[in-house]
Order: sequence, then structure tokens, then C-alpha cells
Amino acid sequence: MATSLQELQNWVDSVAKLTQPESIHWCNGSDAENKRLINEMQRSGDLVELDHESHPNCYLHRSDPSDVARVEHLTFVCSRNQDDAGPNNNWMNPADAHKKIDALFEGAMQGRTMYVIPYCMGPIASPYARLGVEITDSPYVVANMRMMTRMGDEPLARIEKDGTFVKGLHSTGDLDPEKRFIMHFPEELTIKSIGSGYGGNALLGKKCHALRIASWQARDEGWLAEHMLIVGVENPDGEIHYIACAFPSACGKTNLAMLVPPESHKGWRVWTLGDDIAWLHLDEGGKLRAINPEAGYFGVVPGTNAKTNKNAYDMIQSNTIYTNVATTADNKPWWEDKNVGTPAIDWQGREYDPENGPAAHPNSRFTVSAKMNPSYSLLADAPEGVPIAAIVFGGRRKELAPLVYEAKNWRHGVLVGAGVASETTAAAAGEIGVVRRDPMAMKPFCGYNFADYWAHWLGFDEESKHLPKIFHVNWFRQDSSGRFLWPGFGENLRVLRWIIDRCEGRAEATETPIGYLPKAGDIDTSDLDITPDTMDALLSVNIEQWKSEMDSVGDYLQSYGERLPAALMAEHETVVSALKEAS
Ligand code: OXD
Ligand code: MN
Repeated sequence: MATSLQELQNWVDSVAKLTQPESIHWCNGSDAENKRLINEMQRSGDLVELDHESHPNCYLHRSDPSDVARVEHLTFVCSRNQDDAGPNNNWMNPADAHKKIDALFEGAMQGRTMYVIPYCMGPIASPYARLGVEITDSPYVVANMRMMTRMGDEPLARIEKDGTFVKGLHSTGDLDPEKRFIMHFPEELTIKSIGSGYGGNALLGKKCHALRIASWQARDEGWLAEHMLIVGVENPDGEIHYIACAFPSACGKTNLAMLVPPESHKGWRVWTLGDDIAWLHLDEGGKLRAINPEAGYFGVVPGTNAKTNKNAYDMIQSNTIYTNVATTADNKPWWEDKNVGTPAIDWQGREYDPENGPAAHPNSRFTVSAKMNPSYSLLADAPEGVPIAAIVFGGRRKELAPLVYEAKNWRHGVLVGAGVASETTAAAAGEIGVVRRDPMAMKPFCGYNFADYWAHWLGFDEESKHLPKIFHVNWFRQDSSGRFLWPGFGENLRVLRWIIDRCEGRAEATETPIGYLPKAGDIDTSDLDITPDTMDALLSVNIEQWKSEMDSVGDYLQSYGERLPAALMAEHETVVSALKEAS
């Protein structure tokens, strides 16, 4: 027996019987194991070594061209009761789902090695951490999971001690999009994914476990699993405030998580705890504490450069797996807006020809250990996590949403989160640039009915008097000629400062029907080339536009029918009335 836990051994045996691998390897997470896998992948062509002088220990993986993003239309939540999955999820009856996907798993690992990856989401000693085991036939997945989670012997020991773990079964299958499914069985703590080797579809610890399954568990157990980055903002006096921010995919989360303070902000530091997922628990004093369940970053590469995100840029010069970037003639990784070098080979391995589109895929990714980040916070390993001062929601909106506003109270904040909308990006397959509702940035990731999810959020108000304040930001507002009004990137610190000052009772605000906004001059714009008129435009609230926005939010909420919490509609009514009065 490879493990003392009978349930785990039985499951591994049954998967082997179904998928018929040539061999089985239990991953211990060691350097030697990783080296061996990397060597094997180089031999098989799964990985290409990049120039080792400029990019030591960096590799390129090219995925199948039909397998470059998450596939939301093929992602299912298979709860016993369809209403528990809700209109926000594709649903299949669990028995039918198992039958359908198990048929695809039959013999899927023939001639391949089956890897068993024990992993821990969260600091290994944390009471908030959760365990999982992913079985996969992809060595690329193993190498990624090693950076994205705490993986190997230590998690296995904790799994054997605790006796509970999430079961994730993955095979790349034959990569036929017709035979691709990502299925979640929350009541069985089980995930099954076949037909994709790509990121969020295949690294099951991330979106599948840490969001879809964990959000379901969190609802049952009284905590929150959220699509949020976590940062610590340190002021020149050494005070650190921790903020958790939810943005839809590819809206600058990684940049904000690794923000480099601008020249004008001497003495400020931003510490990264997480760039994608936060697990939030109330502590005994009623404070919301966050841990990042992940141990690495799976970030979007294009656009990353020494100006936009110096920490990420520096971090991915070594010990990084790149997926679907282009390369230069001297075998360095290349992507759009890198601003250094020229592409020779595109992401599909063809000679670069602009006629074929971008050289790097717009959703090309880097995988790197969080410890490589120059702004890595040591508290990312703290078992008890960090106290959260503010929750920030945001979306990519050309107009409408001001640069920043504060919700009037927790209940209003839940409405603000529920109304988050964003223009779609390349992180998921589908049309780009269309506005879609993405409540709490969880549309693709909430493992249960959004109506129940909002009720769960609202319930925190009764549990604690010390909840964080809730804000909304929009870095992407444009003028009529399509020019971004706000410089973004490091300058976003100025907005975070106002947010923190509001939490500390140190900043003024104007009350508007949609929430509290900074007064003119409250956001420090010193050393910034921005006119007062632009600031006015960034902080303007167009009542008529907001009335139709709230109508659309209302219609959206109503589409959740009977389960929709009355308190959320009551809050909606309050905002609608305030807008009417103001017009
Ligand atoms: C991601 C996403 O990959 O949100 O983090 O799509
Ligand atoms: Mn994400």
C-alpha cells in the first residue's frame, strides 16, 4: 500500500482499474522528482527549455491550439438537486454525469503514467487549509501543481491524519473538444476533468477545488471562498492594512496584487499574499481573516513588462513554466507588450507572421512559485492568515462606474458585489468585450446557487460587528474618444490609500445614491499628470445611466426567482428610490 489511508488507496486502485495506466507514480514533491519529470517532458516535447543564461530553469509548454482557456460551457456542477447548483451553473444529475464522464475515462491512461498528487490548499499548519489529491496523466499538471500548491509528502501525511480530502481525477484524454468536461460533485467532494490540459481546467486545486468545491463547503461551514487577491499596504509609518479584491478574470488582478508604488510614494510598500483566491473566516473577535489557499501564480503573460508589473516581470525571469508564449530567435520568451525583443516563433510553434494574429496567445500564462515574488509577504504562510480591513469589488467598465465608491453598509456592499459586471476578456473561451454580469467576480466559480450565495454573504452581518468595509473600483473608465481616464497600475495605490483612510475614519466622502465617493481632492494626485476635470469625470455619477443599470441589476437578481433573499431586493429598492429622488 502506498498510503495508510484505505479510502485513498481504494480510490487510486479504482481509478487505475478504470483508466488502465501503464504505471502509477505517487508524487512526493521533491526536487529530484521534479527534475526527472522536466527531463522526461523535454524528451517528449511537452516542454522546451528556454535560453538558460537569461532565463534559468524556464520552460515553454505549447498546449493544443483548441485548448487555451477555461471552458465554462463544458463546466458542470452536479449537485443532487438542480436548484442547489442554480441558474449560474450548468448542471447534470450526478449519476448521469458520472456515467458520461467515466465512459470517457475508460482506458484513457493506457500507455501513460498515472500520477497521484497529494496537495494542501493553504499553509500546511493552518486550521483553515484543506487537502486534496489530484490524479492525472499529465506531467505538465504535476509540475504546475508543485508550484501552485503545497504538494507531496507533507500533505499526504496530513491527509492520512485528517482522513478527508477532495478527490480530483484528471486526464488530458485525446484533447477532443467534443469529449471535454469539467465536472464537480460537491456533495461527494469530487472533481472529474477530461479532455483539457490547460490551467483552470486541469490544475484542479485552483478553480475547481479552491473555488467551486470550497465555496460549497464554505457555505455549509460558515466561511467564504472567494475569487480575490490579498495585499498588505504598508505606509511610511510601518502600518499595514490588508485588503481583499475581487475582479473578473484578466482585469489586472495580478498587477494589483504585486503593485509597485510609484516614485512619488517613497516609503510605501505593497506586500502580496495572493493574486487570485482568498479563503475568509471570522475569527473569535469577529474579524474576517484571509488565507491564500495557493502557493504560486498562474498569471496572464501579455502586457507584463518592467513598467506595468515589475515584480511579476522580474519574477518570471527564472524558475518559470510559460504556456503558449512566443519565442525570439535567441530562444527567449516573448509576448505582446513585453517591449523587449522581437518574436520569431509564435505560440503554436510556427514562424511568426503577423497575419496569423498575436505572437503569444492573449491568454498565455506563467506559472511560478509565489516565493519568487519580490513583494512576497511572509504572512502568506501564517496559519491564522491576515485580518482584512476592506473588501474591494471591481470590473472593467468603459463608463458608468466611478473610479471608486464605498458601499453604505455590509448589506449594500453585498448588492454592489452582486451587481458586478465586466467586459469579457481572453481568460475564458468566448466573445471578447461583451458586458456580462459577474457577481463578486464568481460567475464561473461559485459552486452553488448565487441566490443562496448572496444569502450566505448577507448572513455575515448577523455574525459580526467588525466586518470590513466594502468598496467598488473601476480602473478602466474611458472618455468619449476611448482614452483611459485613470493611469492605473502603480498609481492605483492612491485609490487604495483613500480606501484605507476611509476604514480608519481619516478621509471625507460625499454621499450619493450609489454610495460614498471621495470629495474632490480626497484622492492624492500630487506628481500625477491628471487635470481636475479628469478627476471630476472619473468620480462622476450619471444618475440616468445608473437608473438603467439598477433596472438591469434588478432584472438580473429577479432571474434567481424564489430563492433570492428578500433583503437583497429591499436593498436594491433603497438604491432605486435614492436614484429617483436625485433625478
Ligand atoms: C484565472 C481566471 O485564470 O480567473 O485566474 O480565469
Ligand atoms: Mn482568476
